[in-house]
Amino acid sequence: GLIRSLLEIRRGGRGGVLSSFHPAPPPLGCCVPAEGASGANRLVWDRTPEQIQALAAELISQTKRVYDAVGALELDAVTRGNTLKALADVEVEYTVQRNMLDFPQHVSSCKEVRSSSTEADKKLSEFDVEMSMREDVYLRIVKLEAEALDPESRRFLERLIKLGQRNGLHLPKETQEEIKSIKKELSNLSIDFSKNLNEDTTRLGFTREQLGGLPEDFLGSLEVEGAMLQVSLKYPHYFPTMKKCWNPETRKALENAFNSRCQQENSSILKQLVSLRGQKSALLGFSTHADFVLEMNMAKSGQKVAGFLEDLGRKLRLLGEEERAVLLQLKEKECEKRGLAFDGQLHAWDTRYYMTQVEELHYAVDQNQLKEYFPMEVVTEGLLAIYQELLGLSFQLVAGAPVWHPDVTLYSVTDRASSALVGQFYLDLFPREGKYGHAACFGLQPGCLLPDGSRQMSVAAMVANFSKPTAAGPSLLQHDEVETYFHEFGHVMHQLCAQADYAMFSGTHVERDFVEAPSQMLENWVWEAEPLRRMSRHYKTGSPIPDVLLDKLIKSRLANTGMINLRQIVLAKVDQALHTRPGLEPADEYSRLSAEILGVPASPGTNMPATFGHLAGGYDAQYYGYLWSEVFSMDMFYSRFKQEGVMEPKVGMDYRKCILQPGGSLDASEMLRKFLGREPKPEAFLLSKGLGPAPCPC
Ligand SMILES: *[C@@H]1O[C@H](CO)[C@@H](O)[C@H](O)[C@H]1NC(C)=O
Ligand SMILES: *[C@@H]1O[C@H](CO)[C@@H](O)[C@H](O)[C@H]1NC(C)=O
Ligand SMILES: CC(=O)N[C@H]1CO[C@H](CO)[C@@H](O)[C@@H]1O
Ligand SMILES: [Zn+2]
Repeated sequence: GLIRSLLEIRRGGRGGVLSSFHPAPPPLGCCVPAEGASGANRLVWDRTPEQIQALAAELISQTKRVYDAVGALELDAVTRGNTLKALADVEVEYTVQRNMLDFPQHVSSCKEVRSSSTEADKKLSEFDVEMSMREDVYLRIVKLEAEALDPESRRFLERLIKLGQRNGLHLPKETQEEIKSIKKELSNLSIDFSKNLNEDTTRLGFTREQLGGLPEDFLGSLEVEGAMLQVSLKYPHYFPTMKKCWNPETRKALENAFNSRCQQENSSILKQLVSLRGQKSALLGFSTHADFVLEMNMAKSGQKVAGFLEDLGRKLRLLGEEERAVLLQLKEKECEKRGLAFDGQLHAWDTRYYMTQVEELHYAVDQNQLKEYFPMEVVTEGLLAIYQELLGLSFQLVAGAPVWHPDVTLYSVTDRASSALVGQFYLDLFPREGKYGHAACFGLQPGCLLPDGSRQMSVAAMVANFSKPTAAGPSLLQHDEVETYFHEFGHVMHQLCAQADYAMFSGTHVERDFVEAPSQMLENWVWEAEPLRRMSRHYKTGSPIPDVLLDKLIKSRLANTGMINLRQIVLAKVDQALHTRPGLEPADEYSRLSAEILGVPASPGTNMPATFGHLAGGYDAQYYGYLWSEVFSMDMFYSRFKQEGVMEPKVGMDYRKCILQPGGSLDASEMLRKFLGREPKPEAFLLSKGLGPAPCPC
């Protein structure tokens, strides 16, 4: 699953994108026409908790049998068929079966099924570690190095060898054992870290007076205990309060609690995670864990990442200072108005509040007025139409499809020109008891070749937590929710349009610091007038968004951009620092960088890194990837779509063929060169950050 940035964790859990059991991302064959998929959607969702356990055990033993057979081959008897193909075939089967067992933990409405699925996931994760450490299998793969292979098979072979080395399978047995035990411990600790955060139930009680500034419908939705309204630390409570509550004491109490979540538990888990990662990377010959991780990314080294963040931070500094000055002025005025003492400082509990004022005063966007134009059904209809047109696809609702809940819908996707089947996607958009609480895309069936050489259709699910429309009222989306919808659906399209030969290179299995680029690029459509008009309509009158409002919305994209991006730099630097310099105190490092770069100190006693889910969610040393991939998303958008037309099908098709279709079978840099017709450049990215061409300093 893929998580969106800015601490908006869209999916917790481990493994992230890499649902398959070779725990690293991949990188061949762009701009060739797609063949149609033949394989069916093999997914079933009606299993009992007992069946899930039994099937997990069966899957483990069947898969292990294939590994054992490969590992037992005479070294001289190794062939492409009995080794490389055998491993590829079992991976397809394993991935499909595993997803059916571990996905229900996020979406089933039956608690026992969810528990059984989580339990199965743990067992399968442990098994993944075991299989990734098979020296016997590794030695047989290495024997194939001289084999003449087609490009993608060559890439697969090389990737397997690389992953073997990254697990130390070329090192002495004792080192391998040490690595294996560290990996298992890391897996448990990461599960605990995320679980603690997900299960946090802290609530703070406030009076109506203390919640001044918040709208009546929000206050009315809060539970009441005694005289106190209960505010939780979940996003739907936390962010609105931090944005609109004018009582600084309330914001302070809430911010302090938010950044102290799981402090007891997670600050020690985090230190163990960082230390164990460092140990493992050292055993593997890397000087830092960041270097170990980054070897597989576009960035390649910690030094490159540090340079990128440093340079961007420098460019944004002035903009950040200007914005901070405006925020302080607003604070001074507000203090005067409310008779509060002005301390001349911007605190962690002030930033969102005054940033919201900037949006309202300087950009005059009224989010409440705006959302009346974004009823869920209209947005969905517009979004699906735009994606079909842009990518040359056609979506058909599958009536009566077997799904895991009546709210869920299934669509079939075909290529518009050839009518060939591309895949299917599920939409599961509304909150439910026990359901995953954020927005995410889950790959369920990899689009790749089956053992008989036919193509398996790709299947993915988009899961979200948007309010459900009722008879009494429609579900109106905030503009940022519309953006999230576009973003996650972008991942769904990446999953579906990718046509790799191997499961390992299917869907979003690209370099981790590129994986967000395709869906980030598609976020641009919710900032452009034409697509916006197509996905909006007043829920009562059916009238289009007035031009004035649309114009203000589009301009507001640059609101607070300095502060927002400097905050991303702080988080990325904390992540890099922890995984580069052993023994750092996470809370201190965060505090130092936040004060230095953002000009906002961390609140005393809090420990933001202990609440930083990405650090245990597969983004270790990779948080920078959000900013990094934006360089490419903006370059692709401005140099092609903005030039040739945001709804221009030719560009959309080039995009599908060059960027989405290869999956991870090519390096991202190669896909970009094909789509752009040149090397990528950072100018569009800088422009999008409010950094125009720099004036000549001389
Ligand atoms: C991981 O957790 C499982 C289940 O709680 C436990 O059986 C196993 O011993 C743990 N492994 C390590 C290495 O801590
Ligand atoms: C999902 O939405 C429900 C209903 O609006 C809300 O109570 C819940 O807190 C949301 N979950 C998260 C994790 O934000
Ligand atoms: C590994 C770890 O730090 N575990 C701790 C998590 O937090 C609980 C409750 O605070 C402690 O009991 C554990 O020791
Ligand atoms: Zn994403």
